[in-house]
Amino acid sequence: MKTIIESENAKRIDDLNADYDAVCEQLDRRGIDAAAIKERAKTFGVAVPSWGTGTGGTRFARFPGKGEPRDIFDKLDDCGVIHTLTQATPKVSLHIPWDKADPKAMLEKAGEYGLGFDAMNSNTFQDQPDQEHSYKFGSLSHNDAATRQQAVDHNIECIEIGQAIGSNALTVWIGDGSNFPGQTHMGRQFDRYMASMQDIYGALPDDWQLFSEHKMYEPAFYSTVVQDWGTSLMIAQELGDKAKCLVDLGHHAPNVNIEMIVSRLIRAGKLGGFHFNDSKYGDDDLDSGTIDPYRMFLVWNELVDAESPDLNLSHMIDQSHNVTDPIESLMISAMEIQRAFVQASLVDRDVLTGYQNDNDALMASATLRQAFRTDVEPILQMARLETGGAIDPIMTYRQSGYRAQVASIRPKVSGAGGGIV
Ligand SMILES: [Mn+2]
Repeated sequence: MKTIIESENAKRIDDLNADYDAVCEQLDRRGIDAAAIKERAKTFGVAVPSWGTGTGGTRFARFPGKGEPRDIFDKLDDCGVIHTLTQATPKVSLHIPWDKADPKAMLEKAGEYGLGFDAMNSNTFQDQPDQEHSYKFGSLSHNDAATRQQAVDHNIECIEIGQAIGSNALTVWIGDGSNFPGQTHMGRQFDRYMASMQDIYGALPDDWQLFSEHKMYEPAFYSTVVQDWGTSLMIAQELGDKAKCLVDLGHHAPNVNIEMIVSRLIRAGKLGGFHFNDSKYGDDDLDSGTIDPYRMFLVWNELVDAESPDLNLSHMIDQSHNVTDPIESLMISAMEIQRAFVQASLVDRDVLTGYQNDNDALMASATLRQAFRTDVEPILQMARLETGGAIDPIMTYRQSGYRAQVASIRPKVSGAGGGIV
């Protein structure tokens, strides 16, 4: 891959130098040091979900692509390609039991690409072939104590696997809820959930964090146990300091002001991280920045505004790739997320505060849009070039023939863990 990167970069270096000089000059006139922004771009990192490297699907069908990863080691190879080309995805987030394997072997494989492990994800929203109790009617909030215990034990196992590979957070998302009014007692169901979460929290190492991820609906279509950020905040506050809320862009009703939720959770000291994707109708899990890039910019505007050494957030791409090569979708998404981060870094916060204090709504809004409209592509490309990545990751990847290579050695699979999320 290194040779291909070098030869592909050589084709583009002259254009990049010209474009980079132009953006430096433009930003200089605005009093912004482009080189400093480029160095900031290099600090960016978003985690890749291991399951995102497989083709996703809907409840209607899944159409697998060529060279689908067969196990976590194939997934780590794909994640290695994504990070090598983009230099923007230094960590991988695992899903257990889909990615269960020897921790030492996983560390070795990740080490080949300089990858680390981000938050662990438990799975109590589907039944595994060998499990005793079914999650059909819930997991951590189930009526039956033995089923709840099984779900608690699974989460604790996720923590143990995570400890062995250097992760330091557990994300808990459950599908528990109800499909019909009256099906469950919503209060008692939540009490059972909290008791289970307290057991998991009790098993959390001191330097770990526990993230609760809310989602408005699906698979439960009438009521959901952790349906919104208010419930998630209650959970994090009741559990303790190591518990935080995780916000997934797609897990809200259309038109909800997600950047304001981010701001509120930051103020409460309870934001744990963000899951990036894009959506038009619901939890569509589309590629980040493809539908509403301004919304993602506004989320980053809050995240950059709140930056401090104490705010250590865990960011992950959380998408489902149905009609594209997942590696290409993950690469372009990582770059779009990085773009919004860099654009949000261009906002002059003192100037913005001045307009806000003067009630100058027009200029306050224009200040944000000026940053959003700035074409930072040459800055992102130069940051990649200087860190050993590709100026154009997509075209370099296509030129490398990686997909055809892995397709020849990975037999077609249709099994679980391919990426229906
Ligand atoms: Mn998510």
